[in-house]
Amino acid sequence: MTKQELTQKVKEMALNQLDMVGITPSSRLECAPEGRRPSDILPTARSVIVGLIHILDSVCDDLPYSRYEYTNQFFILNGILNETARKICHFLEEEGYRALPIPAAYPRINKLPAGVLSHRHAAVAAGLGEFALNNLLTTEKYGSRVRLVSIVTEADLEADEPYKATLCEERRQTCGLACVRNCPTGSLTADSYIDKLKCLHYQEQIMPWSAAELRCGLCLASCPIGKREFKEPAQPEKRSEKVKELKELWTGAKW
Ligand code: B12
Ligand code: SF4
Ligand code: SF4
Repeated sequence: MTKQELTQKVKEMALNQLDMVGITPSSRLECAPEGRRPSDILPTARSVIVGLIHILDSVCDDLPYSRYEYTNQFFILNGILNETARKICHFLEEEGYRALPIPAAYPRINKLPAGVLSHRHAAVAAGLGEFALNNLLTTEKYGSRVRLVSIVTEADLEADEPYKATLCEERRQTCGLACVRNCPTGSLTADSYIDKLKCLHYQEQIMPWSAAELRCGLCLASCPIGKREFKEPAQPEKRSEKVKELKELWTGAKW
């Protein structure tokens, strides 16, 4: 297979299951801290493939009341992302190239809130979107409402251009820094700082009666970029009050 054919096949496989895919030469990510570079994971790495999948808008729009549904999206989408990455790796292996999938969610390094390779940095390098103030990969079409997966491979694939637009900066005058304002723990600040441990501990403590660690995601959901317009206008107060009432009834706790 030529480089072009191989690239095309990989993208086709990704887009069968995912919503966007991009490719970066691994060299663009070699400026990562030691231990978190593509060559630390695969010394013969040449390319990093990054795929993303859109999180349902109806679920995001209803946060924080839809935390169970949002957490369910986390598990479902991670499964699709990881399985798609596995299939692409399998295909690349059959073509004679080593290919390592980097899991959508884990592992974290030594219990620290950091992954072995940052999907978000890889996604920016692969042209999928930008780092917004909420610290998340933000795309023009889906905003920050996406989950990511990466593959480090020694296949030499055709690269996409790194992302250049300034979506968040352009929106900042009108969004009222919704991501910062809506963070329930004050983990985000207007100068792009994130208190990762505060955010992490909140997610560990959220809903203590729940067996699963529920996800918060309000920084992701409150950003207006890429928010879908539905046919009927939203009725946030009415809907939220009703859902709140029901959830309090179901769980016996105050929301
Ligand atoms: C650990 C982790 C967390 C931690 C830390 C988050 C954070 N902001 O770093 C906690 C538990 C707090 C967390 C929370 C959340 N997370 Co999280 N998390 C991860 C995970 C597993 C690793 C991220 C990581 O390595 N961060 C640490 C790095 C980037 O920061 P650092 O160590 O301080 O590194 C510095 C330098 O070392 C350097 N650096 C590090 N790597 C590189 C690489 C290059 C090339 C360069 C130049 C520099 C560089 O840059 C940093 C700044 O100086 C990723 C999955 C993955 N493997 O990417 C998901 C991930 C980032 N999380 C995700 C999500 C959705 C969330 C939450 C919304 C919760 C949720 N699941 O709903 C919140 C959002 C918080 C926020 N606003 O950032 C998504 C983000 C999707 C998106 N649209 O961007 C990811 C990508 C998972 C996925 N598969 O989609 N998360
Ligand atoms: S996930 Fe929740 S607690 Fe963490 S930064 Fe986003 S809004 Fe704040
Ligand atoms: S809510 Fe506003 S400041 Fe926050 S990421 Fe979105 S556009 Fe940027």
